[in-house]
Amino acid sequence: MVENFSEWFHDILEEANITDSRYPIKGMAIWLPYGFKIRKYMLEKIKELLDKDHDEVLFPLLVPEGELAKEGEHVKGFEEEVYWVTKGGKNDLNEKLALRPTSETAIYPMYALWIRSHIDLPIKYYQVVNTFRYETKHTRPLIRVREITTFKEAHTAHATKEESDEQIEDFIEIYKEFFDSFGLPYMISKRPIWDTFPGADYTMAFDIIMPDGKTLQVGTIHNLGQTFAKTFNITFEDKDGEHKYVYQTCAGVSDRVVASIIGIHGDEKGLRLPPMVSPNQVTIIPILFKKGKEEVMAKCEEIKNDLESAGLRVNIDERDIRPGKKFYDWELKGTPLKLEIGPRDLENNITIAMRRDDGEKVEIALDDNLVDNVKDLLEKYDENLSKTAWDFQAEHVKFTENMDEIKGLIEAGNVVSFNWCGDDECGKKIEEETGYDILGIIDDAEDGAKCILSGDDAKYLTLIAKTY
Ligand code: PR8
Repeated sequence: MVENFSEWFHDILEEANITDSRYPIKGMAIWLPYGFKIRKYMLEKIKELLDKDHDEVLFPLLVPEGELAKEGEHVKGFEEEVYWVTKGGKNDLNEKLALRPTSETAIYPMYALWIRSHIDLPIKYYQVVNTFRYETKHTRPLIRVREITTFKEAHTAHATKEESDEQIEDFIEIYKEFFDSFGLPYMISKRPIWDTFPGADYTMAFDIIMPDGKTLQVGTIHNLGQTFAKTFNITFEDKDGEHKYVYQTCAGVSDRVVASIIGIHGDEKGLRLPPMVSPNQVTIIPILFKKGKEEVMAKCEEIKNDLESAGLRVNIDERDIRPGKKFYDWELKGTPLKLEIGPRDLENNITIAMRRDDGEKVEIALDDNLVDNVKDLLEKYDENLSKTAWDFQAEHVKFTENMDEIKGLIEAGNVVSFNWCGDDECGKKIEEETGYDILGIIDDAEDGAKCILSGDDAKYLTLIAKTY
């Protein structure tokens, strides 16, 4: 694991051509080509999962002040973070326009127009947009940005509470599959009431332990109940002819998913990308001498074609630089599998394969089984990344029944689980006394368990951590 994570993370973004943060507005950066591809494959996965029963839409960026201000709790939660557009050219606008910090107040007035009858329900829409939040906490590339460039937000409306609860479960399953496909471990918890999304009944969150022991909230799912429905008057005529308010949910992930992929799997040599998002899954490095150059190149092309026909993303590094430098570069960029071929390998009808995770070299015959052998190596690599990451998480969640131990455990890079009575005041006191954040409830407490602070009967097994 890398020593100084913050510095490593900052450097790797630049060295691996992920983002450039030198743009002259704080918290806003440029996606560079290699990073943009990782982002693209990440988005393809979430879209693939959602497209099964959600529809993609696209709403405007600007939200009229009147709409943003309608839902009291919601606007209170965001008022410190909103960027405002007040002028069109030299003219003052009649109404201030907000750059969406999230799109509830853009989308729900339209839901009120579209939803008439029970046959219009459920509505399950999502969009992938940029959102703007004037974050006051320390900004960090991909992790806490002021322009969230990759905000996937889903918004659903349902006829019954039961259906909206089911939707929450569906989102949890979708996010599990999503994070699993990148080998990312996660902890799912129900946020305490004081950390619930502004306007929501309750919030379910996915958190990841970054290598420095701090947790990153990488996805959230909110049950909005009927709060927004009542504010925006989203009603429908039910089968019994009665007019009722809809039940709503929303769910979001962001640039933080890419940050997690980089942070969780990377090592001191650079990135280790899961095949799902790696711009190249296999990189072929020809070892060229004057003699036999054409034959080696022809073989590289042939292998590339075969692998591409099998659906893999492959590149040949033909640059006129030393092979050692190429190995170093692709290690840094985290290509899962490198194939090396020189004239002698060609004579022996083999290629040397090297996995990015263990660096072990294996000979693969250049025969009909090549594609299967490569796929097999990629699969093992993928499994190993995932296993290593899940093991890291398992080793870094520590249970205690003693308030005095929380600090030491967290400062040593862990997340702490403890029993809690569930009382809000008590929860806030636990946060105050330790200086850390309660992530949320992960399970019911065992029978007879006592609250770590109040000593009362514990209701929940709960997580507390140092958070990003
Ligand atoms: C919603 N409404 O907005 P949420 N930089 C990077 N990622 C961020 C940042 C930031 N400054 N702020 C939040 N995120 C709901 C659900 C529509 C969709 C990421 O929820 O405010 C976090 O991973 O919880 C967060 O979980 C996710 O966006 C959704 O934001």
